[in-house]
Amino acid sequence: MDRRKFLQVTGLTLGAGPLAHLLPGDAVAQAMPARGGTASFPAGFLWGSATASYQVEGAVHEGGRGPSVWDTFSHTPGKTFHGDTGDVADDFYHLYPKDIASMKELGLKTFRFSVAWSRIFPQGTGRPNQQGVDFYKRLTDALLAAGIEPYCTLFHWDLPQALQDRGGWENRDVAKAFADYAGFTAGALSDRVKHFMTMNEMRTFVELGYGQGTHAPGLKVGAKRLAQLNHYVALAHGLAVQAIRAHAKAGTKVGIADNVQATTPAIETPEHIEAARKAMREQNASFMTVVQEGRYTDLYLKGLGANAPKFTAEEMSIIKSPMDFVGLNIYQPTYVRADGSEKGYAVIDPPMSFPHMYSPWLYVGPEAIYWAPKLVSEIWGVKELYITENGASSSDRIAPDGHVYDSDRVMYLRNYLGQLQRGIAEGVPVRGYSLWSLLDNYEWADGYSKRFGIIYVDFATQKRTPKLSAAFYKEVIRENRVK
Ligand code: GBH
Repeated sequence: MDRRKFLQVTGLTLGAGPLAHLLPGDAVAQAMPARGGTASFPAGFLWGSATASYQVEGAVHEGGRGPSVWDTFSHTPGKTFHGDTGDVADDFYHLYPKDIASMKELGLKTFRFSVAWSRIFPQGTGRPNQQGVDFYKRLTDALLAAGIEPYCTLFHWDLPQALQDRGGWENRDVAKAFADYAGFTAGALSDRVKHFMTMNEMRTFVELGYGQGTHAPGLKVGAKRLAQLNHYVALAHGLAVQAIRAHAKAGTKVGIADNVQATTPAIETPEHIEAARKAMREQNASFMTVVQEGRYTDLYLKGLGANAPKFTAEEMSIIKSPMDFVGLNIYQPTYVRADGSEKGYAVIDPPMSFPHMYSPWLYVGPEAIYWAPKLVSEIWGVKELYITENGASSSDRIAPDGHVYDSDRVMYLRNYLGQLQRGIAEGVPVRGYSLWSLLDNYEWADGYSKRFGIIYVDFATQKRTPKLSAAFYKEVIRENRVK
């Protein structure tokens, strides 16, 4: 079946539906109440997709790249599923022109990528590697030529191994090294890139990398050291915000991509909503809350007791350096209920029967993408938000006709986008949405066993096959509404 026929059969060439002529246009459509996501998104809404360097690039020994903690970790026996590594991944380092053509075909307005620190500074610090800078210049030039706005994350977990050898994030000097790298890189790319994110998901690389040891560098340092390095990570973010402002072109916007626990009221009543609001601050005390407020909450410090981090007033004021926007990675909900405890809320552990996607942690709670941006904007007065990641893993298979019918991913996206639209219609200032991910890619410790792409990748041949979800997303973008 050719592509055209496929789209006909799947009904994806249908226009706006039989009642389209009755709709008086976007302005009125936006004012319509959200009913299952039928109302449209604001004009100019920034539809995009996201990836990260180590998950897609491959070419780990090319262009003067130095090793990162993920090279070391993934090559250590027993650490990743099947011993999978990012050595080749999607070979995006070489195939990016082809992938940008797919992005254009989908109608993407933005593309979020990350820079591999060890391509720019192979040893983490010192002299920059021009070949690394040139790769990201070529990539961003190609995106701009395709009419796609690049959004750049400066750290998506691939710390140069040379810095891990000096203690990694436990070494306060690494925070300074990060700021130097961030300032240099933003300076080199800010004629092409207008939006930089310092870090992706502090919580994940801190807690999994140094707490549970399931991500690189694979350590279990204990509560006291964990709280201290968490503090240095927050400090590194703040120093990087300042360094980017010092080195990038005027008008460059700086933010973060954070996976706040998406606290969601169990029932939408005032008492449970209030519980979710309190939980947003407390559950994210050492990440989004400290970055926004420049202080640790009393309950956070009390909970840690003797394990609380040491910090100075000067560090706290650096940590809260103002950002221009906040990016949220929203996957699973954290359901919260009102409770008479000191905290004023309780987190509900998902029952065994709670539905999840192919990844066991990926519980399906579409309201999370309504509540998290709403609470973040209300609590901290954030005026520009992006969903920097949202997406789902599916047990994708190529069907006998050569296509991938990922109806579960479409279901997931349709429901989350409906809830996102609901928030935007109420005035939550979300400007854009990046779907994780464009391509199936290296899913960290899960290796290649969990696919998140809307484009299927055969990792043996690098052949790309757009899935049903790609056709869905293309329609969403084309019509600016959930389909
Ligand atoms: C994001 O993390 C990442 O930014 C991205 O790189 C990743 O590919 C994508 O999502 C999909 O996972 O196995 O029970 O220990 C999402 C947040 C935090 C979700 C860690 C998985 C591990 C749960 N991730 N979590 S467990």
